[in-house]
Amino acid sequence: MVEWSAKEREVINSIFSTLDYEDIGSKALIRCLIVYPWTQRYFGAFGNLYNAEAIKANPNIAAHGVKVLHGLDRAVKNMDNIKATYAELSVLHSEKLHVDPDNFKLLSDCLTIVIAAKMGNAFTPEVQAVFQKFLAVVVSALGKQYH
Ligand code: HEG
Repeated sequence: MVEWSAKEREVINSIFSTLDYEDIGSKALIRCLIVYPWTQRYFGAFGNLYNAEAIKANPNIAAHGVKVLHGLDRAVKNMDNIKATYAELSVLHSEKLHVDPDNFKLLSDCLTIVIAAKMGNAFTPEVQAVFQKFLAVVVSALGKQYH
């Protein structure tokens, strides 16, 4: 069971309360698909992914990035029970979408980079430590229903 201090909760809530979902969500997924091109294989039905420019201009990808980021709201609202919160989403990614769970970590790293770029100096090592802890718990929970 993961423990969260009052300070850690405050950091996570403050990051998400000021987050521009449209901007950050789309940029994180776009970055993931460009930096780790093998992650494109799950998005064959999303239209043109021919090169970086096409990925950046693809409205389906942008929209899905926003959806994924909103998926993290559930973890923010249920910080003491992230594993159970994501049980169903984990089954979906495993059994229906067949997403390799290593990719959760890749996407979460891209999200960290996009948020760091956006927050600038406010993304201190202390803030990063809390954010990485949060994402590590999310990644673990999403991988829990794989067998
Ligand atoms: Mg996933 C669907 C969240 C990583 C590929 N993802 C979804 C949905 C959510 C979500 C909320 C919609 C579920 C529904 O319709 O009920 N995804 C989510 C999170 C994370 C993640 C929170 C990790 C931080 N997803 C992820 C990764 C890939 C992926 C790394 C592939 C590289 N997701 C994926 C695909 C779909 C979803 C292909 C279905 C898209 C569709 O067909 O509309």
